[in-house]
Amino acid sequence: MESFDHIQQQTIISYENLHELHDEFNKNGYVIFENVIPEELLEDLRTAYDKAIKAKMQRLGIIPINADLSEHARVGRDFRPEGGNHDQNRWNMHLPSRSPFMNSAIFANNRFLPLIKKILGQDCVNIMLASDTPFPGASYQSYHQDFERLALTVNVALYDVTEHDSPLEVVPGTHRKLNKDRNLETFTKENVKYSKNDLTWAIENIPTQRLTCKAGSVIIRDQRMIHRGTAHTGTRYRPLLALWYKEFPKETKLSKISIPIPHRETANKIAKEALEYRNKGRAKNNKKLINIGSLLGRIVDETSCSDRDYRRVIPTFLWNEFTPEAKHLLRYAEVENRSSVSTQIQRHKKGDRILKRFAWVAKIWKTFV
Ligand SMILES: O=C(O)CCC(=O)C(=O)O
Ligand SMILES: [Fe+2]
Repeated sequence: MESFDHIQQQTIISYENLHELHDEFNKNGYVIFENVIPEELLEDLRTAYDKAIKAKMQRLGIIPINADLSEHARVGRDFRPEGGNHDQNRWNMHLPSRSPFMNSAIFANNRFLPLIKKILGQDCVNIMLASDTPFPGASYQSYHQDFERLALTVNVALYDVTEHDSPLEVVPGTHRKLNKDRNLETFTKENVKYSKNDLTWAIENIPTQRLTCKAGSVIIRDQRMIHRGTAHTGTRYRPLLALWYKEFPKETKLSKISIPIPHRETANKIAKEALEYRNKGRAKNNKKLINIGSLLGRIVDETSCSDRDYRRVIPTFLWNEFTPEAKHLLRYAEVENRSSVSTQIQRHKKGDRILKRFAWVAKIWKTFV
């Protein structure tokens, strides 16, 4: 297999530069790095991605619809999965645990990892390796925050993203709270929630930015920042890898229901339930069931700190090639022949009990819906 170690040799951001980038992130909620992924790796990624997304489309039996461009460009038909599994002609896909996707030179790349650690701390975790792909005819989404809590999405552009390729449109600074006088407060790590009124005010008063970029660029963005996917008026699909990072979960008020120390075995059980909900939903063409399945899946990825569950076990030979930093980021992932995380880390019994009960309720409930 080709080694991409040399990518990791590229200039690491200097100390001063890191401060500047951090300030830029704190102010705007996003930073763009250019020329991060070299052409030869991009080529491998494009080929593998194309295969994987096509296999997924075939499995789900969904193909992009012929959208009326004049109308779709004006009307937000978001989160209505027509021609896609996410919304109109827009796809989400987890990345498989294999080369070229599972590569330290991508998710633990030296160009941007120092900034991620500066924002989230040294003990941050990668909780998701996925992708967002609008096809031609994808419509505008409504402006939204992905989450109220702080976490980062790292988007990797596999192709150039022009005005026509559904670039993300962001409202800079809206990862910060808007106070009563409608001023943006300084950056904090606290939850940020925009009311409907504040969101409307923000999009009408703060100039938005469309994040066009070259292939191989990386966008780091705060999931609290208001943004939307825009209409795809071009001719080629636009895959952006979407890698999620968050702080190591601390003991907080929320830890009563969320799980500070994750348990892969229990998490796997819930991941199975989530999949069964989605399968049942698809078989019955019941969107509610599909949504419950997706929500369950999201909760389990979040609480167990990794989407690498029993369906995406990392093969030993790939794990052994990871840098120590990469292993640290993925320490809650399911790895082939590695003893369960729960035996390596002190068990948080209460959290585990709650997760187990949750799995049980999901299982019983499924027989009634
Ligand atoms: O299309 C994209 O890249 C992302 C869309 C988005 O923001 C979302 O689905 O939450
Ligand atoms: Fe989003």
